[in-house]
Amino acid sequence: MSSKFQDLKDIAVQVRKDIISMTTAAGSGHPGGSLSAVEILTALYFEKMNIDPKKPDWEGRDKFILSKGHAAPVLYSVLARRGFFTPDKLINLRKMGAMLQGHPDMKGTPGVEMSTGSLGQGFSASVGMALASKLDNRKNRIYVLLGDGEINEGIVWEAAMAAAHYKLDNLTAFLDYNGLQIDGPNEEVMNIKPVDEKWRSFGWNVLEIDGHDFEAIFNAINKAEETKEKPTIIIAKTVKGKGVSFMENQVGWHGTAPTEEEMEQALKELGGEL
Ligand SMILES: Cc1ncc(C[n+]2csc(CCOP(=O)(O)OP(=O)(O)O)c2C)c(N)n1
Ligand SMILES: [Mg+2]
Repeated sequence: MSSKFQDLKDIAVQVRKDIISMTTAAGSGHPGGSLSAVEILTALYFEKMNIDPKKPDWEGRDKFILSKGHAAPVLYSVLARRGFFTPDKLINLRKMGAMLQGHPDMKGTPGVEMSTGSLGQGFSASVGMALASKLDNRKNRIYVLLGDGEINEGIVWEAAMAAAHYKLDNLTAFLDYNGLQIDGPNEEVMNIKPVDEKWRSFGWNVLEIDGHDFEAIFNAINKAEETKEKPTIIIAKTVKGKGVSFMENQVGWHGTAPTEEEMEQALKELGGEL
C-alpha cells in the first residue's frame, strides 16, 4: 500500500506498538493519552522540526515540550525511533534506575527538553523558551503539547496571556482535544468549552484540525509559521486510545497498563510487519 505520508503512517504504527509493549512490560503508565498524540509527535519529529539526534543540545534546534508529561511513552518511542537513543531502552520504561522514567526527565534522557508531569508547568516553560529565543534573536521554533484536561490548570492561562503579550509567534501549541481526562469527560470534570473562543480572547491565533490527519497537521503547522505577532494554538480533535479498538474513547485506559493478552490483541489489531 502506498499513499501520501505512507512512511509517516508506518512510523505511527510502530510508535503505537511501542506504546502498547512498553506499558505492558512496565505494568503501569498511560496508554490512552499517548495513543491520541501519535500523529502530532510523528509529524513534528520525523518531518517538521529542525533537530539533530546526534547533537540533542545543539543551540539552533527546534524544541518540543510534552506538557502533558504523563504521555511519556509516545515521546520516548518517537525519540528512540528518530535516533536519540536505541529502541531497546523502551522496554525498561518505569523500571527502577532506568533511563525512561514514568514522566519525562530532561536531565536523564537525551532529547527531553523539559521535565514535565505536573500539569500546566511544561506549557509555562515553553513560553519562557519562546521568549528567550526572541530575546536572543534565534530563529528556532518552540512546539508544545497540552492535554484538554490539563488546561483546567490556572498556570496555563497565565502563560497564555504572557505568550500573547510578548507576541511569541515562534511558539506553536497543540491541544490534544480527546474529550477525556483522568476520570471522566471534560464536560463532567471541568468544562473547557468554548475552548476556541477562550484561546482567541487570550490573543492567540486558533486553528482547528483532525489530529490524526497528517496533511491537516502539516497545513496547520505551516499556517502557524506564517502567522506574525501572535502565538498559535492548533486544537487537534483526537481519539483517546486511538488505534486499539477496546481502548478508544474509554476513560479507563488513561492510566492503566494492558495485560499480556490485551497487548497481544492490540498488537494484532495494529497489524503490519513492523
Ligand atoms: C498539577 C497536576 N494535577 C493533577 C495531575 C494528575 N493527572 C495526571 S493526568 C491528568 C488528566 C489529564 O487529562 P488530559 O490533559 O486531558 O490528558 P490526556 O487525555 O491527553 O491523557 C491528571 C489530572 C497532574 N499530573 N498534575
Ligand atoms: Mg484529554
